[in-house]
Amino acid sequence: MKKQILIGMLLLLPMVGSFAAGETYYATDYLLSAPEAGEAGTTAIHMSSNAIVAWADGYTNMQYGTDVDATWMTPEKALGPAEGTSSEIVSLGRGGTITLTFPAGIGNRPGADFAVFENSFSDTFLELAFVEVSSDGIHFVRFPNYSNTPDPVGAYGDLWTRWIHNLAGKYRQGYGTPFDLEELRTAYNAQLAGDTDFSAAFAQQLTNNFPLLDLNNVTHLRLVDIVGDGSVLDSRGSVIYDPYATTGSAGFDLDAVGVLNEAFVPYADWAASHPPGNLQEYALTGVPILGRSESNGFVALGYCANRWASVAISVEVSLDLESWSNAVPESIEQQAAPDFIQTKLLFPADALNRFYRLIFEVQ
Ligand SMILES: [Ca+2]
Ligand SMILES: [Ca+2]
Ligand SMILES: [Ca+2]
Repeated sequence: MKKQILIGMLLLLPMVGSFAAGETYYATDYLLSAPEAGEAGTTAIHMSSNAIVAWADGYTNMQYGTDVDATWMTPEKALGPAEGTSSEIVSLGRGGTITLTFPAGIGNRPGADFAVFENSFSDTFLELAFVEVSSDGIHFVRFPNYSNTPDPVGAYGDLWTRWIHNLAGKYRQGYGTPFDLEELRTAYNAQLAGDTDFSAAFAQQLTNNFPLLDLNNVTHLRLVDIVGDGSVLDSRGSVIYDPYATTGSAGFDLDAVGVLNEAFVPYADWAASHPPGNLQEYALTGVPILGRSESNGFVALGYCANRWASVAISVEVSLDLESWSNAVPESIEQQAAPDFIQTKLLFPADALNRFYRLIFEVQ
């Protein structure tokens, strides 16, 4: 199926700054992660953020660890919006796990894709968990994670947020720890290139399970409580310390999991419940397509796509609206906004006074 859309040019489109380069998480000198909620540079996401579009709404395979009282054994308290309290949680217990499901899955777009909320009452009493994702509920891929806490911290000792990376529970109650699915692809590719500091155990699970993961359709998210007595290791094989030995509500206390990017809806599924001839609406969800002249002499063409994984978009150019040829941009920038992907195509200045059209094609 192919549908062509003619667009105008040289209208104004506010462009947000340059696309942030991805950080590298796989170097042995990765020492300082993001700071506490409220501090400059934090990645904490408040539970009322409008970037959260859905919440976990189901669970499977709840397995309690040790030292959990019955009063904390209500998994339903991990479903729906975060409350940001100490009590509206399920306690996993020491070494426990829970697997969560979502109303429309989780998809990967630039930036964080979901956030995990724990119930810590402070910025330093932090109970941690591994985060793993799956597209079939069977094969799970663990996020690369780092702990630089040097010594055991006791039952109610302090952790420093900046020494914890990609482990859930890094932030105090009401603030979620974000995770970016793209990091799993980066990790896998880095591993193929022999460019990581992963332990053999971490590398093995990545090798086995990543090829079975669809980053655009994550259906299951598993949290695994970390027993902080020195027996559990991060992705490079270093010990992860967290409060040990707590009792009554030992281990990770899950408040909620918020979805920032939902899984993609295939065009066929979407079209089944929409009028025909609407591929542009499917791809762009009504956000206009605009262009402008750049101060650096380039012509910029921008569009905001919400379901870009399902639709290929190419550009053609014409002088007379009759003869069209493929337009190859000099550069392409993509940038994430809370609910869409903004793509900016730059053409040389001699492209001024020409007509452009976007070609939409279902992949
Ligand atoms: Ca992402
Ligand atoms: Ca706990
Ligand atoms: Ca809750």
